Amino acid sequence: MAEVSGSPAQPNQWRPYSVKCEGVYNYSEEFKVTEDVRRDFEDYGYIILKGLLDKEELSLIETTIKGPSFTENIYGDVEYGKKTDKVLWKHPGNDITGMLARSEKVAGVTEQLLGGEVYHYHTKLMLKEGGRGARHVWHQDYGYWYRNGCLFPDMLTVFIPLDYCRRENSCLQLLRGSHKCGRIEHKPLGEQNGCDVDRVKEIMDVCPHQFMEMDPGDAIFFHCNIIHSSSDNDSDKRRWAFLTAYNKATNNPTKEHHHPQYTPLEKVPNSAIKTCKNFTDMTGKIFVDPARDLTYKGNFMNENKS
Ligand SMILES: O=C(O)CCC(=O)C(=O)O
Ligand SMILES: [Fe+2]
Repeated sequence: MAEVSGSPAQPNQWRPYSVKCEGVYNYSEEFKVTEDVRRDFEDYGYIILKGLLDKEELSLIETTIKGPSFTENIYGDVEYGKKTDKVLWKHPGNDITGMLARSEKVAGVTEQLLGGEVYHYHTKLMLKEGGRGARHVWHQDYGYWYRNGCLFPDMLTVFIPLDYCRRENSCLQLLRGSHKCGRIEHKPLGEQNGCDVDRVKEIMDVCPHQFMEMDPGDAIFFHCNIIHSSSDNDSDKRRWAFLTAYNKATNNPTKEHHHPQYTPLEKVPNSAIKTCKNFTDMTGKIFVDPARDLTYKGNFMNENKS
């Protein structure tokens, strides 16, 4: 069984955000996706909901993903001389991580941002241990998902840091508004596929490069065409994050591939995250190990790790 190391960073180890960005909202149970919120998502390509998860929810999630059901599904991707531990699954399931992905504050908000019913395209834990986690070159998630037969860029990712994310421990970086450029050509860049480098340089002149520093439990909902990256985690602090991707129900992929076709998502109230007592039964999630699972041989997984 794979080992997970590290522990959550403590608040007093971290300076406050250095960057003020647009599209940031404080989350409370009264939060509504208003016209302003939707406009921010359309203009900037993302919104941040600060404090989407409280300490109790974070702690329940941390306990769950440190359990054997998750740790035995860790696979390590070696990229650029570093190794990021990942856990990837297809369907939300009925444990607390499933409740999170099916909750109104995650799936429901996503539906309002994308303007219609969505389904779970996958969830991924990105466990970037201190000194070990690998960078992500500039890319668009739709740069990969396009190749999976998703005809429209009607998709987004919700990235929820489980640790303090600062520049030094590999916070997400993005080019604000770059989703409006449409899909950029992706080419192999070492072990990953990334956006055409010259094109990214040009886009950087017009779309501000932002370091999305966030605290544990904040969430960024970002459009699948936003150009984003993260650095190696050269710090001594771990950077764990929970990433759930959604696809619109009307955008059923034309190819069967390593992420699911349209599968109705049963939403649950936010309270289900705390009341969920299932920490062990992962029935229905279907964990994926791209390195070991021979059924993935010959598909797009090697070029497309997202
Ligand atoms: O975890 C990160 O730093 C970025 C991950 C990402 O963008 C992806 O997996 O597509
Ligand atoms: Fe990505």
